[in-house]
Amino acid sequence: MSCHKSYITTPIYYVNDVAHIGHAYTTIIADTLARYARLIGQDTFFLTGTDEHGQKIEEAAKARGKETQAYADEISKTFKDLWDDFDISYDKFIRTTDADHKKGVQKAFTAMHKKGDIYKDSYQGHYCISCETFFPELQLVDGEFCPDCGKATSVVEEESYFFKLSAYEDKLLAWYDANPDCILPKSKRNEVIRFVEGGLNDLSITRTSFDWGVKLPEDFNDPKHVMYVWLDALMNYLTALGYGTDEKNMDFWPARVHLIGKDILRFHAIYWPAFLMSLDMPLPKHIGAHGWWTRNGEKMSKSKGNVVNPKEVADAYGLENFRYFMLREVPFGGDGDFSQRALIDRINSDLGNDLGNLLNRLIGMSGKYFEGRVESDLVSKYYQAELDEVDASLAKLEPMLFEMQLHRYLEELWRPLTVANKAIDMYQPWTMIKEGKTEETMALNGLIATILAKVSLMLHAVMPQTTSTICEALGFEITPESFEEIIRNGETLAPFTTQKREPLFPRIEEELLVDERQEILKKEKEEKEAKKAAQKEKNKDSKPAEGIALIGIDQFFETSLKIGMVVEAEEVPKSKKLLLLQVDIGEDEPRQVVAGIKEFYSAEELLNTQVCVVANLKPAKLMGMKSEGMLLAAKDKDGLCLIRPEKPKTIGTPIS
Ligand code: ME8
Repeated sequence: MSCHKSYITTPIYYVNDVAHIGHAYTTIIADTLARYARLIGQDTFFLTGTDEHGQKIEEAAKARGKETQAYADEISKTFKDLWDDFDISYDKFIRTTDADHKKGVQKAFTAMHKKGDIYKDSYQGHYCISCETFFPELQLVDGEFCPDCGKATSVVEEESYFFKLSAYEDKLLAWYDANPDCILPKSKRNEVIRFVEGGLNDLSITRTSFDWGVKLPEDFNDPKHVMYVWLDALMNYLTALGYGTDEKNMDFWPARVHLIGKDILRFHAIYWPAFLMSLDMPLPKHIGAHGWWTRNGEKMSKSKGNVVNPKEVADAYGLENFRYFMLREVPFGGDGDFSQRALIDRINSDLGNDLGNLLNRLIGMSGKYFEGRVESDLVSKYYQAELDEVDASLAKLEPMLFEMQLHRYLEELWRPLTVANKAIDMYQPWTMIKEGKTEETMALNGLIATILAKVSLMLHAVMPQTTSTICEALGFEITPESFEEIIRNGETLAPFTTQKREPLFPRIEEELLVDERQEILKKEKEEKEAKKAAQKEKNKDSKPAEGIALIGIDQFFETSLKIGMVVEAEEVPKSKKLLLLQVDIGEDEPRQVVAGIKEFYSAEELLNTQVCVVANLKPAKLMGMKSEGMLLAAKDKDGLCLIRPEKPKTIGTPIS
C-alpha cells in the first residue's frame, strides 16, 4: 500500500455571507479527493475553514450592527455546521482569527522581511473592497469600477509595506515551465503565464485605514498596520499544519492540491508561489481551478435572489445524489448552470437505471435461481472478456481523478455498468437456467456482483454511504484493505447471500423547488404576454402569424384521430425514452405504438388507460420495432403529459 502524504485544501471562505452551491462544489471536490486518497492508503490531511479578516468583513459586521468577532463567529459556524451536516471529512477547520494562525502569519512576515523581500513605501491606488484587491488605474472600467466585480473602487493613499513580487517574475515563469500540470486545467495555466509575462508590480501587503486584521510582529513597532487579507489568508495553508507554532504536521507540506474557483486563481498561482519562494518553502504540486456555477445563465447573488442553497438541494434530492450530480455534470474548469431538471435526470437515469437497477437485477436473479446465493469463483471461466473490458476502464480512472477530470472519471466508471447490464441482456439468464446452464448462470451473477463491487469501490469517494450500502449487500465492507484486494489485486469476491431491499434511488418525479417553479411561471407569463403582444401587432394586417401555416378544415380531417385503450405496455430495454405499447383502437388487432414517454410514464401506470391516437400515420421503425401510430401529448418545461378523453369513451371513437 502506498504511504504518500496527501494534503488537500479548499479555499477558506469569507464570512461575509452564508454558503451557496459554489462553495459546496469546491468542498465536495476536495472531500472526494481526500476520501479517495485515504482509501488508497495515503496519509491524508484535508483542510477547510473561514477567512475572517479584512475591510469587507469589518463592513459586513457593521452593516448588521454586530461586533466584528461575534459576527465572524456566527458565520464561520454556519460553514462548519454545513460541512458537518454534509459529512465533509475535513481534518482541520481553520479560522484566520485563530491565535496560532496569526502567529504563523507574523512569523512569515518576519522571514520575508529578513530575506529582503519586504520594504516600506507609500501607496496610492484604487482599491476594490469586494475583491480585496488594488487595481492600476489603467485596468479600471470607466476610470472607477473594478474590472473583476464591477463595483466602485475607492482611492486609497496610505503608507504601506510592499512585497517584491516583481523580483519573482522569472522564477514564477520558470516554475510554470518546469511543471506543466501545476495549474489545472492546463488551459488556465496559459492565462496565468500571459498575465505574469505582462509584468508584475510589487504588492502592497499592509493597510492602515482599518484594523480588522493580523498586526505586524511587535519588533516592527508599527501598530497602525494590519496585514493585507490575501497574505493572511493564503498563509492558512501553512499555519494549519503548524507553521510558526507547533510544526507537527509540517511534513504534509507541500500540498498535493489547492482546490479553488477560477475567481481566485491569480492569488493562488502568482502571489502564493511567490510568497512560498520567499519563505524558501516547496511549492504546491497542483492548483486546481474549477469553473463557475450559474443559475439560468446568471451569476448567483443575493440581490438577484437566485442563490441556490446547497442544504435545500441536498435535503430535497439526497446529499450523495447531489454530490454525484455536481461532479458528473460539468467538466472541471468549465462553467455550469444549475438546473434541477438535469439533477433529476442524472438521479433517475445514471443512478436509478444504470446502478440501482443493476443491484436489483442481481438480487432478483440470485433470489429466483439460487435462493440468494452468489458465487464468483467461475466468473473468469465464462466471462473473461467482460472482466477484461471492465478492468481496462478501471485502469484509466486514478490518473483522471488526480488531474481533477472528475466528470470523465465518472463517465468512464459507468462503462462497467453498461458491460454488466449488456451481459444480462445478451446472455439471458432466464433462458440459460431453463437450458440447465446453472454454472454459467451463477457465474453471470458473480460477474454482476464483481462489477458492482469494483464500481462501488471506485465510486466510494463520491458517494460514501450509498456505496457502503451496496457493498454490504455484496457481503463485504469498503476499507483500504478491501480496495487493495478487489481493485489492485483483482481478488475474487467471497460467496454471499443477497436479500431483498428497498430501491437505492427511488424514481424522482419532477417536483420543483418553489422558487424555481415561481421563476418558471414568471418567465412563462412574460413570454406569453410578449407573444400575445407580437401576435396582436401581426394580426393588425390580418396576415397569418409567422411560422404557423393556416390550413382548411378538410386538411385537418385528413388526420384520423381515435380513442384508444392501452392493453399491453412494457419498457423497451436499453432505451431511456421508449415504451412499447399495444393500443386497441377498435380494429381487429391492437396497434403497436412505440412512444417516447418513458421518462414521464411507467409501463404500469399506462396499462388499461385511454389515450388519443393518430391512426393514419405511415408506420415507422423505432429501435427496430414497428410503430403504427402516435399518441397525442403536450410537453412544456414541466414535462410531458398525454392528452386523454375527459371521460372514458368507446374504444375507436373518432376525435374531431
Ligand atoms: O475568495 N461557482 O472566499 P469566497 C463555483 N476568502 N464556485 C464558487 C462560486 C460559484 N458561483 N462562488 C464561490 C475567497 N465559489 C477567499 C479565499 S483562500 C486563501 C481565500 C467558491 O468566500 C470557489 O471555490 O469568496 C471560490 O474560489 C470560492 O468559493 C470563493 O469563496
